[in-house]
Amino acid sequence: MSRFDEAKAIYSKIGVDVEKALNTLKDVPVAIHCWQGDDVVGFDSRESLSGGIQTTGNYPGKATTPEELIADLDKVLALTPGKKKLNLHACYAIFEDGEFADRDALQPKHFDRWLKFAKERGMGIDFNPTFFSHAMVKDNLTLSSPDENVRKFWVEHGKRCLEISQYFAEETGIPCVMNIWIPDGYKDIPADRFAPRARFKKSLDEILSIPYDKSKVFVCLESKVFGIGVESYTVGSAEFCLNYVTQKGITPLMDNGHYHPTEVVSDKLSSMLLFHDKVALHVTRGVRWDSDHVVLLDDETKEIAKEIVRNDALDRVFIATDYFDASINRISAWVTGVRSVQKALLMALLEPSAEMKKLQEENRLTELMVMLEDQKTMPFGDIWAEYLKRENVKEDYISEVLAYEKEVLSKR
Ligand code: RNT
Ligand code: ZN
Repeated sequence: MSRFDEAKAIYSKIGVDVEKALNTLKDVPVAIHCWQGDDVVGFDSRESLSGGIQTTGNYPGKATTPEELIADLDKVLALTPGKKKLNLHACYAIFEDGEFADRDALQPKHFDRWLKFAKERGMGIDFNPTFFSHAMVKDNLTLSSPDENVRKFWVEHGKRCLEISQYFAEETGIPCVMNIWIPDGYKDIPADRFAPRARFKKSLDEILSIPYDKSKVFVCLESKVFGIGVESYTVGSAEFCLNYVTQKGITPLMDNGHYHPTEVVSDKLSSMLLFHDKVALHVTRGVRWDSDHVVLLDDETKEIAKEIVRNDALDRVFIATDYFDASINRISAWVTGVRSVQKALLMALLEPSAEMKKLQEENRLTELMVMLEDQKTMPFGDIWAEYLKRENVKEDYISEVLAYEKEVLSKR
């Protein structure tokens, strides 16, 4: 008997159908963020990263051209199993023949190379307007700016991105999740918390006033509690975003690095799912004050996955990765994070969830605790290894990553 067959028998003893779990997992899309490969720089303005987010480290080999980023992404796709989507930021527009368009004038054609890339690989595309790393970010403000020129510029950017998102959805035949996150805020205690939020609300209304197909584009709003340099106040707070998405019938996006350190998104998900048809996630790893470390198979990642699976919401939650580490090999960072999300999902799918829910309902909490603890030593690794085998992906990725570093990255 192979290790997989033995493990399968062990799971079957607790009532878990391993084959069903593997079949479900392979169709769960994970949207892979393009910005791990080049430290969130992009190809348009190439301004240094702003907006209260930061990459630290200068590990050699980062992508600096579309060709390099595409090659690196292909490596990541080859080293990760399952269904994937490409998650692009507007600053990754690719201009041909010396052409240039500013953010308020971006057009679908500036993303045609990405569209081709996604189509050739059978992937859908998610999209993000880029409200940072640009000269029109004035005093840390974009859509909430009191300067009408600035505010209008960014409203136009939002509109262009909505058009591009719809184009992606139509061209790929797969709905596009368009996420709005703005870095706006103040380092120190503001005198007026109301006016910037009122302007943000107005700006969002203006962006969403253009017609778009709600079955093709899911517009999301991502909240954040603070950023570097905007410690005291963010315009797009949790309450702002929750209220706004609820009123407008758009989709909430929760980044698990964007809350106070003892708050967890895993506990928020069930409430969100009760009131929203769809919920979007940025899966990341917060460390103390910072939100964007490489995702690992840690308790919160596992708990988020469990909540999605237990609530039978795999088709209602848009799962995307969001992290950027410039201090280690970027391909390894990318793959480690994506695989961690997928491992967490598989673990969740391998839970005897109905049985555990029943124990809770019957208030048999002593047994429930023991059962939850027993899960931790189940032979999960053998099931994961089999999944990779079936997906034609090697379990060992570090040797491939190091070979790619030697052959490709080190020559950049
Ligand atoms: C920043 C947000 C946001 C960004 C990306 C690049 O704190 O998490 O989602 O990480 O848009
Ligand atoms: Zn995020």
